[in-house]
Amino acid sequence: MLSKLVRATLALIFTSFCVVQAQFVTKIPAAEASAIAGIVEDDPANDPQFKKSGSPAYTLYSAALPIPVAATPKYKITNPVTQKEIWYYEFEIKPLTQQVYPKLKPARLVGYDGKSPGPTIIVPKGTETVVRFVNSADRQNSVHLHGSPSRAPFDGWAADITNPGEYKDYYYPNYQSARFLWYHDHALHWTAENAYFGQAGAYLITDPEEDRLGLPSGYGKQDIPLVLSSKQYNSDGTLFSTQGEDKSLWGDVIHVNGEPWPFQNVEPRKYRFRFLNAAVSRNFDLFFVTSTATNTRIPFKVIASDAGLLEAPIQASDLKVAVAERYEVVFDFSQYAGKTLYLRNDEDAGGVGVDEAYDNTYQVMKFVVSSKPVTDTSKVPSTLRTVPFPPAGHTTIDHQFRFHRSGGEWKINGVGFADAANRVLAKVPRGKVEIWELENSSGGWTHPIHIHLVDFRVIQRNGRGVEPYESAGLKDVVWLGKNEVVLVEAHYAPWNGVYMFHCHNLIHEDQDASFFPRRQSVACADREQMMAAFNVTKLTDFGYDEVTDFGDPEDPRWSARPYVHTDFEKETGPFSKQAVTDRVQEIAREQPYSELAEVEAALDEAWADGSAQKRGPVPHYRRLVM
Ligand SMILES: *[C@@H]1O[C@H](CO)[C@@H](O)[C@H](O)[C@H]1NC(C)=O
Ligand SMILES: CC(=O)N[C@H]1CO[C@H](CO)[C@@H](O)[C@@H]1O
Repeated sequence: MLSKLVRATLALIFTSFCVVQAQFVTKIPAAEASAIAGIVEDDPANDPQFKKSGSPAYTLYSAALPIPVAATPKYKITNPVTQKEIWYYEFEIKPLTQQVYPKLKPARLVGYDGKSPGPTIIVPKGTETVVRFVNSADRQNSVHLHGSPSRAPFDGWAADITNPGEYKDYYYPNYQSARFLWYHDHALHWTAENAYFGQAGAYLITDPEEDRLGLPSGYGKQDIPLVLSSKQYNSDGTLFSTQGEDKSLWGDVIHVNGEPWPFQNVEPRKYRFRFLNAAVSRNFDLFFVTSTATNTRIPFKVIASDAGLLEAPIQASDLKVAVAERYEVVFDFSQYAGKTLYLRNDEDAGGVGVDEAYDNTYQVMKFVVSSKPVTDTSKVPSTLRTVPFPPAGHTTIDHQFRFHRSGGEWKINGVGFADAANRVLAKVPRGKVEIWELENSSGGWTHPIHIHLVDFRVIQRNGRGVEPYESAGLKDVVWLGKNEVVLVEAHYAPWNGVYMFHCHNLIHEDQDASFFPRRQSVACADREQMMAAFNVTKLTDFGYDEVTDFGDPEDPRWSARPYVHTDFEKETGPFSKQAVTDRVQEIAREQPYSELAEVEAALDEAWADGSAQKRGPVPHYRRLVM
């Protein structure tokens, strides 16, 4: 008779066997297969070394961790269709200076509302927002709210540009689960430079259901955003530019919330830390140690990822956070009263990463734990929520995308974003569940891959497998390490429209010969970026006609408009309260999001028999506009 232990072990082996052997059938379009077969990769061995760092020396842990200010809505405007409030914010994109090195020149940044990171928007689930971004800077911008299923014209499409002297109103739904989103620049050619110079901010959706769990709470108190970045400074203290860099800018100065290597005074209790990697290239593998035992990694609980809470907390002693990923952890300092702890970075992430390590890039921040005992009533329940994973049973790989470097250019299946005629690499019928295979064949590079609009499940990865904290929730970025192949599954809903997917190493995303003088010999036709698009296409027999089609990200009805700066300052013209109210209500009447319930019901019905195409019209009718 088999002992319990042996049986449990056999069960475990059998389960992992099934997982590894899970059979997927690849049924990709023929054109996609031949594009992949035609890829000729550059040999990474022939690529020149990364630029060496050389920032001036910095005294670590000399400044306290700043908390990005929480934004307050300027107006609360009634949605004329739903009668609910729309919270309206106004952020001016403008320069600021930051005295990073006390005895050198200040660094010039450009930030949302003149702050870096920008103000944190905190909004309850179900409350729509409109954020007006006013470009008073010297470069084009386009704002992406990363993690939001925004309609295409409000998603920060790279070619939907706001020029200096223009503003654009972005309308956001906020109906999804409580989560840590972030807004950042996505303008063609300028994303890396703009994000690196400060255009990034946190955006939190809250939910009473999550609040009821009793997790450590209070923005900036026991619920703390930790926005990581990595930069390089010139010898005079100014920020080294990403321009001219076509591979990666790893940076040798690690920042948290905009401050190099800060410290934070904490109490001996639990804290919720929300990590966001907002670096342009550097990935992190974070762990905590005490100052007296720096080789012992202290376990913590991972409670949430890109799309909010996991099903249950996952205990971990390190956390891989690729560029643009968000993870939230609860760390308990109660055992460490009177001690000093460090947050550190395993630079090669146990062999997954290829990031250049410099003198202090293994250090991130310091926590000084008070010796005064406190009462901590917060808790981490053993189950957190039911995660809406895509329905099980899907085994077809619908698309394969290879992220590669060919002819000195970053591409996906041989195409880059500048190739407007070919950049739509996938047409996904609205409401379909698809599995995409993402492959990093450019050995020597790692790519954090972001798919707009959807939350996906990471279902398989060769080699190291899927990290437990990756599979316990839904994601919108996945770290594709060198030589890794990952399968991600998503429900391409609820909206139709053209959206981007790309590598979030912002240098790989931005790379374009026209902006890099030393590569100007490259022909215009070869200007490419590791960014492409997919089109969630309309269902011909959908049967629910929405008021307005929001599928075109460059729809001129919603594009940027010119303004006069004195109007902005004096709240006149388009900035008067009446004009703002009129404009917000004008967009709301077109119902970008208020038809969600009807759209989802129509989609469910259309897909109920497994094939939307087979169905005739379903009885849903256009809602009347008031
Ligand atoms: C996307 O699909 C729609 C049909 O849903 C089509 O009308 C539109 O032209 C497509 N756009 C692109 C850029 O492929
Ligand atoms: C160039 C390179 O290293 N390609 C690798 C990409 O990943 C696949 C799957 O692991 C490998 O087979 C390739 O060798």
